[in-house]
Amino acid sequence: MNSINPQSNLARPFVIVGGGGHANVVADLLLASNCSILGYADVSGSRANFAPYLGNDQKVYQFATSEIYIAIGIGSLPGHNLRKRLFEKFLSSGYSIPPLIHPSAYVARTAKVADGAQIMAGAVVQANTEIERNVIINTGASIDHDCYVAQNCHISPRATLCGSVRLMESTHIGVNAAILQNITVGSSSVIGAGAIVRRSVGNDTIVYGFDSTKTTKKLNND
Ligand code: JB3
Repeated sequence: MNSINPQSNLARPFVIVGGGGHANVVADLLLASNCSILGYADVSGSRANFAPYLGNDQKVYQFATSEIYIAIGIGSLPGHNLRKRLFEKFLSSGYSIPPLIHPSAYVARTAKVADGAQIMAGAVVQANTEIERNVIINTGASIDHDCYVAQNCHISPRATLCGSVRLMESTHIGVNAAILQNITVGSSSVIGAGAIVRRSVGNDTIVYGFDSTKTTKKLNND
């Protein structure tokens, strides 16, 4: 498939922050793009086998900001802001966290993908769509034309945004959910797995069920 793969022109090796499930998927994306991986940082070193374990996050600072790129290998699930915290921590320390696009993803020429965003295998990002910083468009998700996905959102595998959908910051779209045209979903809201959203949703709201009529206010997001 045709796509822009920004990481294919990157000369520095990557350090991955995190060593769990999402880190393994990010590592595979990098290796499929012929990028090299120096190692990964995690609070425990037992789980990943894609590269050497470097130690905890402090060990990343042994590398100069001009020497490496960072990939955040922590996923984002409702109620957890670890991914956001680590993205902001390493960015504010001066490290580059480039956008990553799997070679099998399709990203339209007129789409924009910001730093730290990750477009996983088989995902589609259509014309004029804007993906902001640190977003995950997970495996096989489909983001159609003229959408706006604000920073720190996670679109789970196989979810679909139809045209001109707007997702505000830190929204979580569950696996296989569908958001119909022109809908806005407010910040820190959660759309449950398989939900079909036909009307706009406010901030801090959980939506679930087939017709998106079932909503509840979310508990504290930390
Ligand atoms: O839904 C899909 C397709 N993927 C999920 C993804 C979006 O989120 C996946 O199934 C998981 O639910 C989740 O992936 P993630 O974040 O990789 O979760 P997990 O497999 O539990 O790994 C989290 C890793 O973060 C563990 O190895 C922890 O030790 C590590 N960790 C915790 N705190 C940390 C820190 N690592 C670093 N570097 N720094 C920390 O402060």
